[in-house]
Amino acid sequence: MKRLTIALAILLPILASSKETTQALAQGFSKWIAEEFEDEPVATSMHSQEADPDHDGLSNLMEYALDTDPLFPTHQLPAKTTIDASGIAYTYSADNVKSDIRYQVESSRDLRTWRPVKSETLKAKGSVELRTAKIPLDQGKIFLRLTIRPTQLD
Ligand SMILES: [Ca+2]
Ligand SMILES: [Ca+2]
Repeated sequence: MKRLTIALAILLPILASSKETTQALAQGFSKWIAEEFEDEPVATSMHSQEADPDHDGLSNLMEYALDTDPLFPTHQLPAKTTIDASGIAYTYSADNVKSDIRYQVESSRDLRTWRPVKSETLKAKGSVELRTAKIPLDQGKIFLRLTIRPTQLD
C-alpha cells in the first residue's frame, strides 16, 4: 500500500559562532529586533537570533524571516503544504529585502540527510515573494522543512 507521510518542521537556523560574523550578519535583523522590542521590557538575552521570548518554537531569526511577531505566539505558520497529482508543494513567503538571510526548503527521507529543494517564485508583491518548492509524489516517507541561514555563512 502506498503510504505517504509528510512532516513539516521549522528548524532552528544555523547560527554564526564568531562575533565578527554575527556583527556583520544583520543590520537587517538587528534593526528589526530593536524596533520590535523598542517599547517592551524584554531581557537583553532574549534579543538574540536563537532566542524565543514568546515560546512559540520559532526563534527570533525565524520570526524575522517569516515576518511574524517575536513577542506574540505564532500558531499558524505563514507556510503551507499542498498535495496533488503532480506532487507535494511547500509554499512560503520570502522577503527579498532581507538580504542577510537565505531561505531554503530541504527534503529528507530519514530526518538525517537533507537535500535542498529548488523553489520557484509564484508571485511577488513589493519585495515579498510567494515561493513554492515542489517534489514529485512517490513511494515512502518524505519530510520537508524550511531553513533560514545567515547569508554570510554560505
Ligand atoms: Ca518565537
Ligand atoms: Ca511569534
